[in-house]
Amino acid sequence: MSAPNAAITLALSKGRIFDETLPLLKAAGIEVTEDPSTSRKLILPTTRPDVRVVLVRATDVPTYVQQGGADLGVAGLDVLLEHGAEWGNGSAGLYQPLDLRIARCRMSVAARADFDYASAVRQGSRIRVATKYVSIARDHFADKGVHVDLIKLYGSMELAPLTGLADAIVDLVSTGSTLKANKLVEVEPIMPISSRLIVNQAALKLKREPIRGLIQAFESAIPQE
Ligand code: PRT
Ligand code: MG
Repeated sequence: MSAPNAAITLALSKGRIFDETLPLLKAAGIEVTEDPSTSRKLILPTTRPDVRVVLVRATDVPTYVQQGGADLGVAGLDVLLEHGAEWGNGSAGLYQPLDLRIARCRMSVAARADFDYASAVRQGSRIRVATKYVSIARDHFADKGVHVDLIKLYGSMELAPLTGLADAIVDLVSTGSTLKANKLVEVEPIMPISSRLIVNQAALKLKREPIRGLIQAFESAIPQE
């Protein structure tokens, strides 16, 4: 990286995480001086000369922070849990000091209205479940003692029950309108999801003062309910 060592790099993903992190940064006195929706830049300067933002895919944020490509990042709990499970070393080197309480939603099981999930569970049937969140789904059904065949998808999970690919899906639900539009119903909540601040542990040692300052600023800006 060409930036001087003392500079701090924050990894964000475009979309809701970027949008909902901006007010937290602003409360910390930091404003991003370029708009990612009109700019094609992936490195965005801020009003603080020693702080810059890098834009990466949501699922790449933990990798950037863990490997030191960024000092800090903001990632959904869904992304963190899947990342930790995918890599043998889990979340080694990643410090998670704060629940930022932004980009909130829930992980749930959903199915077609005409699929009787409860009775399939009671009867001990094997249920075919399509999801992008294989690790969260596996743990959930194992805890409940439900037999499932997991089908890994990378998007448009709602389509799976409609085409007969699966009986149910595990996906994030926020307003519920995506499920409704596809005539699916939420049959079981799995866990509440929000975004977390993550910090590279080595960076925290090397740049202790500025990073501590940022964590404290974020902490006082967290939305309260
Ligand atoms: O979209 P892209 O492929 O670029 O990447 P991404 O989906 O990983 O990023 P993004 O920005 O969509 O999501 C980033 C993070 O936001 C996720 O990791 C979650 O922690 C959080 N988040 C909060 C959500 C939602 N709410 C959400 N509603 N992520 C996705 N959704 C999707 C959901 O998967 C479903 O398709 O929105 C749809 C449901 O929304 P409702 O309002 O119709 O219920
Ligand atoms: Mg998305």
